[in-house]
Amino acid sequence: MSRKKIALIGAGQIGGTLAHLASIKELGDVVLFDIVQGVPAGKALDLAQAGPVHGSDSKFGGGDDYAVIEGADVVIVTAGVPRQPGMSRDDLLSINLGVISKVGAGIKKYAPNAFVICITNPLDVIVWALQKCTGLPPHMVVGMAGVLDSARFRYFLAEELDVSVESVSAFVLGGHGDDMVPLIRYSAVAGVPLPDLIEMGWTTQQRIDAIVDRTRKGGGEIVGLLKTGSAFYAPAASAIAMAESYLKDKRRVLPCAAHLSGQYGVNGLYVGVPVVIGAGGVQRVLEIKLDPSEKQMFDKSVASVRALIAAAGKLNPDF
Ligand code: TXD
Repeated sequence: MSRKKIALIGAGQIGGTLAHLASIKELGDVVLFDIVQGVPAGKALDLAQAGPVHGSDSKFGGGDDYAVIEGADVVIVTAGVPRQPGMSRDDLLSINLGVISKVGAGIKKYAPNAFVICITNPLDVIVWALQKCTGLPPHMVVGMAGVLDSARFRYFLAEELDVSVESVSAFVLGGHGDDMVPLIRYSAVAGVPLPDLIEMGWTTQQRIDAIVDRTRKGGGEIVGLLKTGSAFYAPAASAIAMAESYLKDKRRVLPCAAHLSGQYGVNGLYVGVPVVIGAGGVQRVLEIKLDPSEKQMFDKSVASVRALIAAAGKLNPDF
């Protein structure tokens, strides 16, 4: 049985970490693509030399020609630029839409059967554009944000309740922005929902509200500390969980930016919702019941995604 091929488009902070994790977990062979000459090949060589130390036989390759991704089973996209001082959101959107058109064409030509995971920001609109540029079926193109946002929520809850992160499950829905929707009712410790834990005196509503707020601003908190870039360890770990679920047909239920065709009253947009990821890609969207206040937050988040898509259409009429 031949090994799976994982192609990483963008060999920056997240791309390099993805490569390392994919190798440690022996998910397959890894290729890195980047427009910066030397970086993908250099990182590939460095990572290959780590193999003997941690006992991984993953092969590595890298370059600045899209041919390196040929025949990939999974493609993870981080290519683009992060926001620099003085740049508006539209500037970032405009530059990254341009990047994603080229990335999409590369995937279409060399890896048309891949499961594609998009990480580049602004996530919900970039994954939507990427699906269009690749021409791949929507269930084979998905965005990573919810696993990361939920992991942040789980980490903060575990700290607050002084229990293992493994015992905490949480869901964050909606777009990847400040109005994402951390769902308190569907978050639990060993199956006990958070509202019950509040009643049991383990924590208070005020403390949970503060954790929700910190989760929403989780990316910004890290940017504020790093100053030269954004989070990369947890984003990479999150995308690897999605890739692994696909490659091993685990059918994990993970919150992802998925293409909706009527679910949650949304049609033709990518929004963060719980989905089953297995060998068929996004195999199922879980349409959980939202109470009126959750629905209101979800709709607000969807409206933000819609506004960004409208901006994308103005910037680039091809979309
Ligand atoms: O939850 C989420 N989805 C995210 C998203 C969480 C954290 C960060 N998120 C976004 O991921 C972030 O806003 C960026 O848009 C991406 C990638 O973040 P990373 O930290 O890896 O950025 P880097 O280190 O700047 O890497 C980006 C690489 C860099 O090496 C560029 O040379 C390359 O992208 N790049 C390209 N590669 C291929 N093709 C083109 N056109 C291209 N342009 C730049």
